[in-house]
Amino acid sequence: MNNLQKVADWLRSSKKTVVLTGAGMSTESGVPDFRSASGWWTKTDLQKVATVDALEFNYPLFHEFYSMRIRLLEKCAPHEGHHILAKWEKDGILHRIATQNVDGFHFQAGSKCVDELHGSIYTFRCHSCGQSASKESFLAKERCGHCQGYLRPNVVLFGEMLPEKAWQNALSNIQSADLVIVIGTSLEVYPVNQLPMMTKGKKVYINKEIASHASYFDCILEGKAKEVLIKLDELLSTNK
Ligand code: BV8
Ligand code: ZN
Repeated sequence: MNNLQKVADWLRSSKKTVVLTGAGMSTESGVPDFRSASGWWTKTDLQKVATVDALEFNYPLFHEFYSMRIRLLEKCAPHEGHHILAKWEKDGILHRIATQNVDGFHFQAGSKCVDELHGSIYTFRCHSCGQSASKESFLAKERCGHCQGYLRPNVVLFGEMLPEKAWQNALSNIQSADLVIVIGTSLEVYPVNQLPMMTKGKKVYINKEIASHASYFDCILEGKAKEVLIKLDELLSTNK
């Protein structure tokens, strides 16, 4: 039995499957990841754009970086892989998705049970008083109407805590899962990179590049997220 068939079997027999995704889940939608050769962090220093210091002391660069990401996402959409995960949720094969992605593609593809561990790029607030703001006001580089503070997307910047509810949901569901499938992430960002090791269940890694620290997985499927998910879905639908 090859690894694909093994994972399809595990998916069929698992009573509780949780998927953890990263930027590699969305590259086949035309959204660059962060650490691959074509990733954002190979072109831009994350310290200069995705930290609280960048927001507070270099707002023009911070604003330019996130405005560019927002505009790019307006031209991109979830791919068949996102839609397969949404179908698996509807069919009761998949219990929940925890994602590091701020692109909202899982929701757009129809998934309902999604924990956004690094926030969302579609909602905005004032960095100082927390008052919510519109995308238009952020893109127009307006200041907060309440306190003149800087506006920002509700993404988790480096050095910031993760949203408590999303974190607790992901942690408790992964701890009690029979099967955890990690898709398209380098697992280099803390604390999300600790999550796969916290499950009592089987651990599967689907990624284009397999880094050495991935040795603790029970099964590794080296390949592109959309392609691997299509093959798994075919196996699930054929050997019913
Ligand atoms: C915190 C939102 C604590 C914004 C993001 C030194 C050592 C260790 C840790 C630290 C350290 N210094 C600081 C830290 C902690 C830090 C951290 O981990 N830094 C790293 C860089 C070392 N973590 C934090 O700051 C976190 N907060 O720790 O708070 C705290 C405690 C008390 C009080 C206050 C605070 C917050 C982390 C969240 C930061 N925000 N995003 C935005 O999007 O701009 S993280 C950012 O990286 C993205 O969200 C992204 O999701 C995340 C992880 O990246 P990946 O998704 O894995 O993407 P990557 O490119 O790395 O990998 C993609 C993979 O997919 C590749 O392997 C590629 O081969 C593969 N791939 C590509 N295409 C495909 C594919 N695979 C399959 N199919 C394909 N088609
Ligand atoms: Zn304000």
